[in-house]
Amino acid sequence: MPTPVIERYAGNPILTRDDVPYPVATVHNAGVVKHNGQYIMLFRSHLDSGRSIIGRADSKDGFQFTVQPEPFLTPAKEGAFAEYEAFGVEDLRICPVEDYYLLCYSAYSRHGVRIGLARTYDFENVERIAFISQADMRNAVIFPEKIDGRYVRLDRPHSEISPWSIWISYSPDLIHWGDSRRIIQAQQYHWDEMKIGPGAAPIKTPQGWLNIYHGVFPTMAGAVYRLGVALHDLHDPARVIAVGDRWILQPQDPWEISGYVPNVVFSCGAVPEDNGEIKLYWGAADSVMCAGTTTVERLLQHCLESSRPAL
Ligand code: BMA
Repeated sequence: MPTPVIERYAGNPILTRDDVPYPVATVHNAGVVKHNGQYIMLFRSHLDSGRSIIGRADSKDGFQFTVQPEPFLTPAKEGAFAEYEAFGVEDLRICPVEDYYLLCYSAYSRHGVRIGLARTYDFENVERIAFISQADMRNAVIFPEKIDGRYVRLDRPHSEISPWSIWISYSPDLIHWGDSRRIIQAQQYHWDEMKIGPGAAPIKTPQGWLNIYHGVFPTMAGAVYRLGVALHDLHDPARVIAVGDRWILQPQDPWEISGYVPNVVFSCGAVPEDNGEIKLYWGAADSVMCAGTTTVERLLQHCLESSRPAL
């Protein structure tokens, strides 16, 4: 058997609802980052109401996590944010920028889903900044540094008339976004033909930005969610250098194949280590959290040796 691109951690799943000290139905789709030598995971949980909140878990090694006694982010109860978060907060990505972390999350309400942006320096205090999209948009990640003086993000607007693609947008101040362009599209009769969307915050390498994204294929038994990887130009990330033609992870373990939503691996977080290793985290079947490892080199090789056109 060839070495898999992602090596699954032998102790998967790494976090389940049984590890959470308050009542939740699921633990999944977590953003993860290394902060002061410690791994911090901000995970989504469904409540029994069917709505979602975000919890926090900490780890010394990136695999054994301990959940904090209280949730980290719940829908705002008052003020300008309450109206647009009433149905829950979901799928938070942690984007390290300068000396703080930007948190991009999906905010659900009767008005649809839009991207909420918050900031934290220490994972103790969270400051909501703005909603940075209208409805409907639910996946966004911000690059770890400004490029040509602007913040840059990958996002994925919904569309009624074309497969849902990955777009890029720019901002001078994190609040006003524009200059948007479609840069990677789903490929017909391909593993991601139904829709694609950004996953973990882009990872900087000397060859370009690695973008680990999810792609969806429709089957008679429902949609299958898998992960793939693309490489973007360092100085102009709208220029896609390569898109791996094969997925890097698909549902395989029993807890990925069956659960709240069967056949789903969905990533919102990856941690690049100093030695070139990458720890990858994914929600399995919208029920539990899993982890695996790969390397920058392996992802680059995967993209470059089997690249397909981005558009
Ligand atoms: C997507 C999002 C994700 C979820 C996935 C599979 O549309 O809702 O949060 O993991 O579907 O259910």
